[in-house]
Amino acid sequence: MLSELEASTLARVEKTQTQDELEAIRVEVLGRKGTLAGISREMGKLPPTERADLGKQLNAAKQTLEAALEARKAEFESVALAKRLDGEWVDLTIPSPGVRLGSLHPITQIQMEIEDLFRSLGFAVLDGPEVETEYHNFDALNIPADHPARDMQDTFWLEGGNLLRTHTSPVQVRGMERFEPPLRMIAPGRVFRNETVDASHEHTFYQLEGMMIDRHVSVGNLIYFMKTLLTAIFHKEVTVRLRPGYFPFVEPGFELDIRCLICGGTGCAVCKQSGWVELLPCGLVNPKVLRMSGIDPEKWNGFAFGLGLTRLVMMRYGIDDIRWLQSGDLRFLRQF
Ligand code: 2NM
Repeated sequence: MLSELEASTLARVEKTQTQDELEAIRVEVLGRKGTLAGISREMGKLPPTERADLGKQLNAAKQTLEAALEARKAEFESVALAKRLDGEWVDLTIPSPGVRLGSLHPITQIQMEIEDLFRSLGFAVLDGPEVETEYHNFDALNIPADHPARDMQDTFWLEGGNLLRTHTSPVQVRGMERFEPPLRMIAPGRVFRNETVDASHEHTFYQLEGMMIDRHVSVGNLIYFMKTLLTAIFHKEVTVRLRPGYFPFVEPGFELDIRCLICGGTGCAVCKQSGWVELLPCGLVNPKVLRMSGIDPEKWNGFAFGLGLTRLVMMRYGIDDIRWLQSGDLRFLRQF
């Protein structure tokens, strides 16, 4: 009878499909109120000799069944584990997508290139405040009170009479105040004009200005440095021409043009059929400007120039809308 129970229970264990079924069998047969426990209780009524014999058999059956239940349970667990691992499977041989490196903004790139060039020519790279005094931004540059650049239309005035610098020239004024000539310096940076923003105007843009002060600086020196600069920027020999241009801080003052790099001078849409592209204002520093900043114009003179970094980047990459540059749009920025 015990061996029958053992055999039939082993068969049932073998057929179980779930842990719950298995557990039900365990409770039914081996539980505290289970079949074996019942038999064990009945055992008390037997004579001692038979009782010992049955006790042994009972223990053996109990051990066999417990082992079978345990083994079946381990099978369920290993199947469950295999199934889980299957779902969590990772293919370590798939190539990684790689690290997406950021890149410098195209304006920063061109600024750094030009800084390197000027450093190699002995120029210091100077920085200055973006919030300027009216004196450094205008008066020290011989820009009179009635000059249109001082108008509300162009300048962001701040409470208390200060302003957001409209060019980086005040950095050079501070350089002249602080250092003794001979001087070679450039001032790259962010400048601000009270403009209505459209495809070609921004209220915030980037400039790089430079100046060299020495003895007997000539327009020839100016042209040489500008040609060196532009050849480095455009990676090819450029032809330049100077036209007279009025700026209160230089005398004489010029507009420097380059032969159109697109058509070579025969005329196209970029140069508006003229063969020339206006590139930068420059000139010999007005003696009044030198004197105001503590430099004796009887002993020293110099040239100065201004370069629009924003415009240069637009020309280099053929960007037709200035607003892209400050859009923060990664589709645009990832191209550089
Ligand atoms: C330019 C164009 C751009 C210039 C002049 C000075 C200073 F401080 F000497 F007055 N700084 N930057 C400058 C900038 C001159 O010639 C049209």
